[in-house]
Amino acid sequence: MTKRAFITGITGQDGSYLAELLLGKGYEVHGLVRRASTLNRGRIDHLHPNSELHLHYGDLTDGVGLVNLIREIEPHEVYNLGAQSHVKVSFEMPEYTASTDAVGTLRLLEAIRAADIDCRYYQASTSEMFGATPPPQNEASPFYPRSPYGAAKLYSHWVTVNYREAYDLFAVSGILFNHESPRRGESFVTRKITLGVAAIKLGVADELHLGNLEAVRDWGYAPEYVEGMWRMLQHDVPQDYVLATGKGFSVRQFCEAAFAQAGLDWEDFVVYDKQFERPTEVDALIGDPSKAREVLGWEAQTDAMALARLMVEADLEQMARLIGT
Ligand code: NAP
Ligand code: F7E
Repeated sequence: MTKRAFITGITGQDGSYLAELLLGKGYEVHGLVRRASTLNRGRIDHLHPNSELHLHYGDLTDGVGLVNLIREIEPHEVYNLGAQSHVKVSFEMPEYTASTDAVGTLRLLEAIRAADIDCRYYQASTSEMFGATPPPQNEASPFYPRSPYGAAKLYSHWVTVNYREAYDLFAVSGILFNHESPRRGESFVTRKITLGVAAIKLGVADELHLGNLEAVRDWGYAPEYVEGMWRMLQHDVPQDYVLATGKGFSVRQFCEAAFAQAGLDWEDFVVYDKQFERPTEVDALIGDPSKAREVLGWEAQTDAMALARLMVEADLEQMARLIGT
């Protein structure tokens, strides 16, 4: 039997890697795409044409649309990756962030319940829910979100747990620490840095403006994390897992490694810019992924320093092609 999966956020970093993974496993993949005035499918263009990939217009803020889609597709697995995922932007658009990242989850869970189908559900939870709780953080650590994004995701986390307990839905929540790749959105700090390094190295920029360099994150490699999501839905028992590398590095250290990869000294180019600070910061996130290792056999293979190298190389290559050097 061909398995059908439905992915919200298929045009995003994780959605694109997950679609690749599932198509490779023989799934029929359905993805939710938002209507925009220009096409925003750059991350999944390479998957076309593929008769097993089906895209549907919709939005997590449109409950009726979700009800109709779930009824029509009857997916065996739903991966809810769609979100306004930028922490700083969530301070500027708190209500929209809540509607998409919190109530959007509820709308999707209700659509699954209304369709009365046998379906497994994955919720994209985040280490941002730990916020001010000091590291290392694991599944038992207390939550203390520090942004409208973190608070919205915490609602989604708990409502997923509740639908599992109340309605016996096979629902799991993956508490994922930061994960990056050459497909990472350009305004997240790792990609901003590696793009900045490439631009400086190729002579199209001469400085890079950043905010807080002291924040510590546990950065892993996105393709490895989508494999973890899939494994969570294949297990016999629905439960929640942390995915992380277990290693923390500061933004400063990531900068150092990224500039060094291009033979540059970061201190010559990085300029502190207050506009990139947040009203409340999350100082340090370092995950303890023991449960995922023991139960799912999942382990991160790529740490932040390796990521800095591979992302700089990818951006150098891409930018050199763009500017024709
Ligand atoms: P991303 O690259 O920002 O992608 C977000 C996706 O959500 C895009 O496809 C976007 O569509 C879609 N989206 C945004 N608003 C929507 C709405 N109202 N309705 C439907 N879709 C909407 O994010 P990512 O890095 O792949 O992350 C995937 C998920 O994991 C997100 O939920 C994120 O919050 C969560 N997460 C990410 C990390 C991380 O480090 N990457 C860690 C923990 C959790 P457009 O392309 O049209 O904008
Ligand atoms: O910031 C600092 C910033 O925006 C990381 C999302 O995927 O991971 C991501 O959220 C750190 C913060 O990611 C700049 O203050 C300094 O301390 O790359 P980021 P994030 O906020 O950790 C979590 C797990 C998610 O769930 C989210 O969806 O870097 N920082 N200077 C900067 N950050 C940005 N963006 N830009 C700067 O110029």
